[in-house]
Amino acid sequence: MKFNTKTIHGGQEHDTAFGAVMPPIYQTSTYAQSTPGGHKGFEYSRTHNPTRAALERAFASLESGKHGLAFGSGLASIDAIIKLLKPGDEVISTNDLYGGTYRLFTKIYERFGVKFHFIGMENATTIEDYINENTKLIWVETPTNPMMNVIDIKKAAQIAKKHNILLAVDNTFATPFLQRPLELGADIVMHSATKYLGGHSDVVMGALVVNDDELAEKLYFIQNASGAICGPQDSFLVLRGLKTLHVRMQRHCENGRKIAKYLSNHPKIEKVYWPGLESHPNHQVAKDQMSDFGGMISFVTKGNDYNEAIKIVENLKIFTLAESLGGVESLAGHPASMTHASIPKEEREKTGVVDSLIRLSVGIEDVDDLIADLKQAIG
Ligand code: P1T
Repeated sequence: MKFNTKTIHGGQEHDTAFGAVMPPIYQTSTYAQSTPGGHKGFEYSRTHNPTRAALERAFASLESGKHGLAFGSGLASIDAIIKLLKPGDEVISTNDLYGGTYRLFTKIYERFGVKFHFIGMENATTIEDYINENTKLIWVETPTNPMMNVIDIKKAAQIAKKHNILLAVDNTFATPFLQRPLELGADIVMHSATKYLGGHSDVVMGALVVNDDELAEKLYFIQNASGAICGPQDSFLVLRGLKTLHVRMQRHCENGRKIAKYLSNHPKIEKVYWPGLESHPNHQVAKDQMSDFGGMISFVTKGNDYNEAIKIVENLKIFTLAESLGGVESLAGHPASMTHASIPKEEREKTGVVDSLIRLSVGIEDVDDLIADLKQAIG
C-alpha cells in the first residue's frame, strides 16, 4: 500500500459490530468479563483501548513499523524511552532540540543518574567520539527544533548498530510523509502527535513506533506501568487528522518553499534556516533522506535585534503568536522566550538560538496572504 493510501486505511478495519467506517470512540475505562480473565482482549483502558489500538496500528503503518504506541503527550513518549535506561547509562543527544526534551533530560533524568552528552551531529561521525561502554541511546531530532539542522539518520544508524546502541529519532518536524527513520535503520521513531499528525491544534499526544518485538514489549510494559496514555476521544481526533496528513503536508511544503524564498530575498533578513535552501549546510542529506522539506522555517533579522524580533511577531495578523506547530493554521514563535526558554542562554546561543530568532510554522492558508502578512510585519 502506498503512503497516501496508508494515511486513510493503514492498520484500519471496519467496526465489526455495525460496520462503522470510522473506529468508534470507546469511552470506557473497563470491560465486562464472563469469568476472571474471560474477556474479549480488553481488560482496562490504561492497558488497552480499542480506539487507541486503532490509532496505534495507524502510527505503525505510517512509519513502516510493526508496533505503535500512543501517549498523553510527546514528552510522555520520550519519557517512556528514557525509562528503558538505568542509573549510570549514557545518552548522546543532538544539542539543538525542543526545550522541553532538554528539560526532561537534564532536570528529571540527570537526577536519576542518567548522563546526557549534547553534541552537534551535523557531521554524524562525531557521535562516535562520545561512545563508551555506558552509552545506551542516541537521541536524534531531525530537522532540529528550532535551527532546522539536518542529521544523517542512515549514518547515525550505522554507528548505533556497530556499537549495539539504540537509535531514537524524533520525527515530529518531518512526519512520516517526508521521512521514515525506521526505513533508514533507526530503532525507535518518536512524534509529538500534537503537531502535524493531529494537524489541527486541538490535541496533545505522543507516539512511538518500533519494529523489534522485544523492544516493543518493554515499551508497552512502561506505557502500562507508568500510565501516561491518551484517551479515546483524543485517539479519535488524531485518527481523523491522519487521514489528511499527505494533502496537508504537500501544502505545508509548497507554502514553506515560497516563504523561505521570500524571506531569503528580503533586505531586512540576515539568515533563513530551511533545509530546502541550497545554502543549507546539510541540504544534500535532507534531499537524500526527505521527500520534501516541510513547513518549519526559522530566521533572524539583520542587526540581531531582540526588540525588532518581538515587534515582528507582535505585528503578524494571520500568523498567530503561539507555542506549538504543525497545525493547519500558521503560527509564529520566539524560541528564546517561549519554546526554548528552559535552555540556559549560553547553551542555546551556542546552537544559534539567539534572542532575535523567529520560528514560523507555515500553515496551509493561501500563501499570498501569508507573504503579505510577513511583508507588513517585517516592513
Ligand atoms: O508538546 P508535546 O506533545 O509533549 O511534545 C514535545 C515535543 C517533542 N519533540 C519536538 C520536536 C517538539 O517540537 C515538541 C513540542 N514542541 C513545541 C510545543 C514547540 O512549540 O516547539
